[in-house]
Amino acid sequence: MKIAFVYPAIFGSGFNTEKKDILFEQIHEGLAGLGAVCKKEGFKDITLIDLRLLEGWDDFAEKIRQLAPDVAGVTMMSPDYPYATRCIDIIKDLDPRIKIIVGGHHPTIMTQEVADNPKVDHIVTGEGEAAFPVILKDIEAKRPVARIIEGRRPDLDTLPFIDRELFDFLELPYDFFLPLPFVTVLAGRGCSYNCSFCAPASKIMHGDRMRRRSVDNVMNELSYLRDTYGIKSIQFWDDCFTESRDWVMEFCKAYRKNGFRQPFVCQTRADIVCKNPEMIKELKKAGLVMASIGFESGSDRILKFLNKGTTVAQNLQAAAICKRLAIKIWAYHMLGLPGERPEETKDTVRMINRIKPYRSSAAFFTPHPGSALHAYCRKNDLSLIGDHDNFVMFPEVDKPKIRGVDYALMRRLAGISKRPSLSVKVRIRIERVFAHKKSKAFRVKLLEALKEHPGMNKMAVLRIAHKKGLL
Ligand code: B12
Ligand code: SF4
Repeated sequence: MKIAFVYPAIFGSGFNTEKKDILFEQIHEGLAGLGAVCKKEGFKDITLIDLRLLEGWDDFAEKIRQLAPDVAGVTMMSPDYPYATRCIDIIKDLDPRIKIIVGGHHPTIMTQEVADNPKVDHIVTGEGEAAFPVILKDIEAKRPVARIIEGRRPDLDTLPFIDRELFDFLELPYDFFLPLPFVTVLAGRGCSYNCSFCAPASKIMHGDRMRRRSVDNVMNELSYLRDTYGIKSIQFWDDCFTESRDWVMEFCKAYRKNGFRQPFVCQTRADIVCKNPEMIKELKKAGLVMASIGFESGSDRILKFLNKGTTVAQNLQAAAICKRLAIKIWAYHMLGLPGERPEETKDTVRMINRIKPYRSSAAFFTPHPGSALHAYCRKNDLSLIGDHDNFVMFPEVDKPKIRGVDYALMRRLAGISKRPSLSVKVRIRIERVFAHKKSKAFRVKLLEALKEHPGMNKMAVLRIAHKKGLL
């Protein structure tokens, strides 16, 4: 049986984005995990069509013609929906016998909307590793398969390591100071907190409690990545990597004991940093170079409205703790919340300017399906989101989201809050010089290795080049 996964995440950047770089953005952990499970279950013919790497829709149709899959497994988050739908239309127009199976956050949360499309044969809600291979086997054996299948959450330690070679590029960090090769890793799934702009999406998908892989299991994958690809830096994509103090302490000990010196980045919360400065110290000793913190707002009233469970004072204290430990800060914050007064937005910008983060990500508040505020905005007729593209929350996306918000002001304030302080600017300039030398040397060697293996999967080339000691 031929299986083609489809990753339709071209919102914002469009097609053909890889042309800018031999390295490329980041993989989709969910698809890479499903690919690994399918291989383990004996399916051999598995490919991925990553729309980001294609020239356009004709190219997509050509890929489908060439591959002639029996099953197309399409993933989607909410902003991917229109592109995923177009992929499904093209596939069914070319060959209505190809079975379309969809999964991911949007089909899990907005199941009915997806089910209304008669071209979708099956929908998997929730986690897909247990359900997907069973569906494939049933289709192969021509057994009946339900249209909507609820995924069962697996014990994460029983899963094979994700198949990174499903993706035909090397991951590229958002931050230049992370040495190459770089990978993103998930050490667990889910989050126990209830921030109203985010939850309960993650709970619907992954359960009420965070589920961690064992430290041993994570160490085994990291050792595999180090030995096989020579990875030099890591970004942990867990919602909140530091949620369990005991797990983090065990992780830090094991990371050092296993000889890892690779710098890493992870996501945490201001209240956790304030309550556990010694845990942050251990993380720093292990290799934490940057902490991503959702500071969200400089107004306690708004933080309460967001049910964030943090205060402005904690935001400032957490930033001070990280600075004392020389941990860079990636500051996430939101502008344009329902009922937010201009003065409160300005307080957020003032707070970010006081924090002086190394990296600042301003988002326009966007009511994502699956969040409590999505329901609130609908109920109060506040949402201006007409099409799915507008679920992207970058300030660069020039579409209003919430009724009554002055987006001209928001754009101006986002610009100010994203501007680095003078001291950070100088630091970035200096660090860039040294980091660029190293990454340039790596790119040159990688290009040579790629030339030796034209057309081969780039992760496979990295594996071969690392084995030969070429990088
Ligand atoms: C890491 C992460 C990112 C990373 C990597 C994204 C990626 N492509 O994997 C980055 C930073 C790039 C990112 C970007 C965005 N993200 Co994000 N992200 C997450 C996070 C924290 C973890 C995702 C993850 O890896 N989960 C673990 C893996 C194993 O699960 P999974 O990918 O969902 O896949 C499983 C199932 O969904 C299912 N499945 C998925 N696809 C398929 C396909 C088939 C055929 C089948 C059968 C099953 C199946 O099986 C998989 C294995 O169990 C989640 C929060 C969360 N905990 O879910 C938010 C989250 C998914 N992101 C979200 C959002 C909004 C975004 C952005 C739109 C933000 C923006 N920039 O505007 C973009 C969209 C990017 C895109 N289209 O890919 C929302 C999604 C809400 C929604 N309604 O869709 C979430 C839930 C956070 C939130 N609560 O706001 N994100
Ligand atoms: S914002 Fe972070 S801490 Fe809050 S619910 Fe979402 S993932 Fe959890």
